[in-house]
Amino acid sequence: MAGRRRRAGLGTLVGIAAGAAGVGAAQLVTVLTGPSSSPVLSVASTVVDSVPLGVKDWAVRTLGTDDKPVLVVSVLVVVLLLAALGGIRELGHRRGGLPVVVVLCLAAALAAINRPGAGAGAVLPSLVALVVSGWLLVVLGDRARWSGTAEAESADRRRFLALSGSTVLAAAAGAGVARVATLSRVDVTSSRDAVRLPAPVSPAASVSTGRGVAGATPFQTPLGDFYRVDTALFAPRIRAEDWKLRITGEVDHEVTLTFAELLHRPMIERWVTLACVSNEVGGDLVGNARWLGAPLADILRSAGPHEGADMVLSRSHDGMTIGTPLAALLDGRDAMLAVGMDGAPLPVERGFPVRMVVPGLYGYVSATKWVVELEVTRFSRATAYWSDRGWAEQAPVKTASRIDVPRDDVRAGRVAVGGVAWAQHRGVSKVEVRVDGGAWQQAELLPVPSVDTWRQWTWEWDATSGSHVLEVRATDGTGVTQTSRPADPAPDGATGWHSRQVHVH
Ligand SMILES: Nc1nc2c(c(=O)[nH]1)N[C@H]1C(S)=C(S)[C@@H](COP(=O)(O)O)O[C@H]1N2
Ligand SMILES: [Mo]
Repeated sequence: MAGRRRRAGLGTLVGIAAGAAGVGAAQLVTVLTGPSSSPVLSVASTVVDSVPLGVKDWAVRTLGTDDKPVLVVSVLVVVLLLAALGGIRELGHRRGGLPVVVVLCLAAALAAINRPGAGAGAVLPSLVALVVSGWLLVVLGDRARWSGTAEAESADRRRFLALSGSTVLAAAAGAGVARVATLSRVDVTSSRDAVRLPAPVSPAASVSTGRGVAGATPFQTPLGDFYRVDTALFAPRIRAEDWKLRITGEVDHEVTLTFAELLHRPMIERWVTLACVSNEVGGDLVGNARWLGAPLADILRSAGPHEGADMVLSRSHDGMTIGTPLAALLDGRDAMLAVGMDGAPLPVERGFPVRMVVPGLYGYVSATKWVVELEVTRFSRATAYWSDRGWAEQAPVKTASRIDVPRDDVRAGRVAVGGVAWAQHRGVSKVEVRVDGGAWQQAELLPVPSVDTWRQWTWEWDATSGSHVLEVRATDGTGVTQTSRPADPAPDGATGWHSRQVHVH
């Protein structure tokens, strides 16, 4: 019995040491082969791409923006648990643990080679992991099977523990070195610091900020409060000087654009409110910013899109694909290749150096971050990442409104009620509020620079004590009032009126 327990303990140690060494060595190799070839990251990204939407939604909701680090750590834990199993088998009989290592490394290699843009070199880190882990498993396994006098055994044990301990430490150091080396190899921070944004030929309308109810949502979303939604485990790091955009597909001639060339084009600056299709009624996956960019229509026209083409499939550096109706990019709205956000170069996690911004469409069909290719094609010939997963191909933003204040209980008397409403590219023409299902009351609308942003609204409420339900609804610029019918975000955006229960003392 004691023998079996000892075997489990020693085997676990052997397996984890060998596994960690393999992961560490693989990470070191990714300094050469590129960060996206990391076996751990490839497996994690493959998980992100293959889990059903419900699970993804659940992960974002329960883990928030921590969902990605949690996923990477989970993958590591599973790998080390399997490696421990390999170690236990190895102590059972020599090379008995090797099949486990082979299967793990094979899975990692498959995941890496199937990542978008992966070359044959992507299998190298997994191959190195296989050799290092396999070799250490056998060597450490041999050492762990000590026998003999009690005295010799205690010396053996000390040597064995020192060896496995230093293996784990070396693995961690290797992974650390790899991380630092990869980060400094692509110095995106200094590239971003060096960007000098040109002045727009057509500046954004100035807006009078600071109006509206105290504590209500400001017109401009502070960067720290701006929602972030993407599938990238780590934001792609592209230096502006390395960036290139290719326009391909059904065009008269392919066009390639560098960052310097892009900055030389006439720039427009516009307030545009971005919204995520996953936003629930009353949710905060919506934000407003001042974007600086080059109009997409001119750039696309310079390539000569063919008659019959109706979609632009944009590709990001990390392989995300987004399908946007060609018409929305050519119809005169302020669709742009954005380089600036609120007066500064795009933050790295917002798509530095270049992203798309298209007023009126949900982000997943328009707002490609780290964009590197625009393929002119047709909806009948190509599909995009999210439409492959059941979301609608066409997704104009649905009219929505939100009550932001009061947030807590209030005192009876005059109470300021306020929030935002949006119907990008149609505009908001009316917002109404009602109490306890009574008559709709018209709210006051604050001025906006265009139909492409959300609109702040305020309403004065004569609150009487008791518990009350406030409801809001908006009417867009075409005169259509948002529907009361509740619908989930999938497949093309949530509907229903937002309500808030308020206790009045
Ligand atoms: N490369 C890339 N671009 C992307 C995404 C992504 O996952 N990868 N997500 C899209 C979605 S679903 C939305 S809602 C917006 C969000 O932009 P933000 O993170 O700047 O708010 O980016 C869009 N662009
Ligand atoms: Mo989104």
